Amino acid sequence: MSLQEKLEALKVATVEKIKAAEDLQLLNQIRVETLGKKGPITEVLRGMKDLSAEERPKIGSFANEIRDALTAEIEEKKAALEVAAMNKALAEESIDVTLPGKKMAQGTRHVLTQIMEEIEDIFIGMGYQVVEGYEVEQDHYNFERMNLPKDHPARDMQDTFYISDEILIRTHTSPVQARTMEKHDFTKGPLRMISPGKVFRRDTDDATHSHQFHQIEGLVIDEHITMGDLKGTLEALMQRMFGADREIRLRPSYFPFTEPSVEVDVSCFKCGGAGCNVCKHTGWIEILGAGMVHPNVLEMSGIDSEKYSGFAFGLGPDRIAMLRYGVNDIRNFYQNDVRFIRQFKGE
Ligand code: FA5
Repeated sequence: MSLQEKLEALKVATVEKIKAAEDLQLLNQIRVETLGKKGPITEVLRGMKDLSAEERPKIGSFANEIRDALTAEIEEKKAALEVAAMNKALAEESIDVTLPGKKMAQGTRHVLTQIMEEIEDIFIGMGYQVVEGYEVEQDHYNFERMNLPKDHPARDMQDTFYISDEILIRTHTSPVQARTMEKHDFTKGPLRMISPGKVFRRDTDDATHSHQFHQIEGLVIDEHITMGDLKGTLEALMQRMFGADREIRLRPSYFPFTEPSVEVDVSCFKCGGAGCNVCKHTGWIEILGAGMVHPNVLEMSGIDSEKYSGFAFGLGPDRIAMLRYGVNDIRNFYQNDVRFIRQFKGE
């Protein structure tokens, strides 16, 4: 068989193989075997030097022709196999767009955060600024500037965790009063602020007490502020929180930093005052402590108590949340049981 016939036979056999190849891997194998460096065509081209000068160009161009023809066959088959592979994948991996989607779990703000933000919004609407205080506070601001000197017996009601003799974790949000008062510039207008945040006490945890809870402090100072302003403000708050027909009642009380001091009750939002289990059959629910800022507290912050007066209050949003949602144990708010937390979706 002449060299030309051999090449012709190789071409025929290889085209058969290419046609029969069922996947890209096999096709590549054929390409390497036939056209690769060690393949028969390369071998023929390499052996050209042994041919006569007459034969050389003929065989050379014939071998090149065959190589080009086989390369074209392979490319064509490769394209066909690629299309087939793509069609197969499309058929196998088809997506059923009618299947129900996977739901993303969505969190909500904690119920206590919701209540506090609601109260903040009400006060912002009345022109108050929201001030942040420190959870780690000085004895000086937590007690002394609140008219509770070191030996004051009322300190016993608010024992707490001390970091040093002079540093503690605050027992109430009232120290923010002193910190805000001493900075306020009254030539720019009255002081109206609220301050929400965490407070800590050495209280034994039970259904209505937690060693860590929240308070919202309120403070207004200007000339001619009276108890009437306090009552009107708190009534507006309670009506926004618990319904337009709520009333409030002030009872005499005692706080070292206010004089006079009051406990504030709201008419029961469940029974309207007739008596039920929420108000313990009294028609009223105790909701917060308040009073007129004690002149000593004003003077210690450098405010002239002859010229200025003010009111202050401190309420417990945890207790308000309990009342509003009928939660019977304050500890539920802090145990992070999602079955409990999830019930309060907010808006
Ligand atoms: C005070 O802390 C005063 N600083 C409030 C105040 C501010 C009065 C300004 C006058 C002027 P009292 O200890 O009563 O007061 O606490 C205020 C509110 O915090 C209570 O009405 C109650 O709602 C809440 N509270 C008190 N102790 C706890 C506790 N252990 N767990 C949950 N809430 C509590």
